Amino acid sequence: MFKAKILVIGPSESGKTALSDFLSDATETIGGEYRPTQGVRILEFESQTLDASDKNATLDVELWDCAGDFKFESCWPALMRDSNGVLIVFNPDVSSHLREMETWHSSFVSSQGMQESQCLLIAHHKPGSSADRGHPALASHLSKLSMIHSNLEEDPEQMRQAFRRYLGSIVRMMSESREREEMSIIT
Ligand SMILES: Nc1nc2c(ncn2[C@@H]2O[C@H](COP(=O)(O)OP(=O)(O)OP(=O)(O)O)[C@@H](O)[C@H]2O)c(=O)[nH]1
Ligand SMILES: [Mg+2]
Repeated sequence: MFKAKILVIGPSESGKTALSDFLSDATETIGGEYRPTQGVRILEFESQTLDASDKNATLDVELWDCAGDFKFESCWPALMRDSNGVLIVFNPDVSSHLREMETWHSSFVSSQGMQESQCLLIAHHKPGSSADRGHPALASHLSKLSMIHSNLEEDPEQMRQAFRRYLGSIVRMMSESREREEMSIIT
C-alpha cells in the first residue's frame, strides 16, 4: 500500500485544523474555540480513495495540518520534504485570504516543482459565511487549478468524496512515478 504525505496549508483561521480533524475522523464535533496551530500537527490514518472509474482502494495518509501564521515560514522547507500533495484552504469571503493564495501556491507548489494536479484549492465555508458557490476572485493562474467548495455543516459528504477522489489521483501519480523509476532501473 502507498503512503501519501499531504500538506494542509493556507491563511490563518481558514479552517485547516477543522477540516483536517474532519477528514481524519479525529473528532465528532466540528468547530469550537479557535486555537492557532503552532508549527504543524500530523494526523495519520487510513483512507478510502476513489479512482477515475469510481473504484475504491485504501491508502495510508499522513495529513500535515500546518500553521497559517507566517512566523513559521522558516519551517516550510522541512514541511515540504517528500510531500505528495497540498491542499490550500482559504475562506472565499475574506479578501486578504484571496491575496495570500499567491504566496501559498508559489512557495509550496511552484517552488518545489510539484505538478499543478497535486494541488487542490479548498474554498472552505464556515457557518454564517456567504453561500456563494461561484469562482472566488483569485489571480488568473490560480483560477485554473482544481478548486472545490467545502461546507462541513451543510454537505460534509461532498467534501469527503472530493478528498477521496483527490487521493485517488495522488495514488495514480505515485504509482506512475514508481513505474518510471522501476523502468529506469531495468533499462
Ligand atoms: N462550526 C465550524 N467551525 C469551523 C469550521 N471551520 C473552521 N471553524 C472554526 O473557525 C476557527 C478557525 O479554524 P481553524 O481550523 O482552527 O483554522 P486554521 O486554518 O487551522 O488556523 P491556523 O492553525 O491558525 O492556521 C475555529 O474556531 C474553528 O472551530 C467549520 O466548518 N464549522
Ligand atoms: Mg490550525
